[in-house]
Amino acid sequence: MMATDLIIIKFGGSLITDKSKSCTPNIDAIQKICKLVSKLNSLEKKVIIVHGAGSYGHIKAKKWRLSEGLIPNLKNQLSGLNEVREDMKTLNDLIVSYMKENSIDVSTYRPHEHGKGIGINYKFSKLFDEMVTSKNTPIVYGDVVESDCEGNFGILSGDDICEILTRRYSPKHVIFAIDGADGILEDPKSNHGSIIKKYALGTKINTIDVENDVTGGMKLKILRASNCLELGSRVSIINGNYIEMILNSILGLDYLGTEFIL
Ligand code: IP8
Repeated sequence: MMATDLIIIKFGGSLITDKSKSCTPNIDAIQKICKLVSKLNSLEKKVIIVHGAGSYGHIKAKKWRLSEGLIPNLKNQLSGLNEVREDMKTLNDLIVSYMKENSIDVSTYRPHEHGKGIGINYKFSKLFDEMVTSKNTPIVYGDVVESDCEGNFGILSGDDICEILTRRYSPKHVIFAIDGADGILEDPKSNHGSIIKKYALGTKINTIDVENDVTGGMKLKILRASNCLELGSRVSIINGNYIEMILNSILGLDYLGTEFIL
């Protein structure tokens, strides 16, 4: 499916939540995101919203070792799994309620209810095709999903979702909206370091492991982003606190952020 003005934006969990405090949203960031989506809709862009888990997913997913699948002698692991799914639903419901307040009609796709397969092997159901062709804004998020082998499960990251959807719908632009940096940092150990404005595919860069992250942080993001570029979409990593930069990038104007290049 080819849609020239289809845009996928992944709002990172660190942006939309306070990653250090369990189940704590960042309302300010969520409100800004609503303003951005509203503006894009008024410009007749079709946006697919993908969001991460932040403190609604990673803390308990780590505690219950959910990325390792079923561990038979880990007591209460399945109730931990259900808690994470419920927490993700709570976070998504909150975002949806702010979207509605801003008159944005959204339709949610809950990965664990409609499809199967861990990480990049996740298979979306036909429901998502219907959501993409409808006039509503589709919203989907990182989740704990069943795997193809009965009774097992694992994590589907929002970054995986971006690559899977790019393969399926060939969006014009895929944007990873992050927190804490204006793009890929030249030196991630220095907080105020300069960013790489144009990241040429395959260039080796340093990344640091983030506490409480079960899906691989910046490393996974760069891998998924690189694959989206190879699939033919424009790709950017931008600080999600600066929605005007996201808008500029979509409009083809100068922006602060990292643009992926071949
Ligand atoms: O924050 C992770 O999604 P991400 C999903 O996009 C869970 O990596 C439930 C930890």
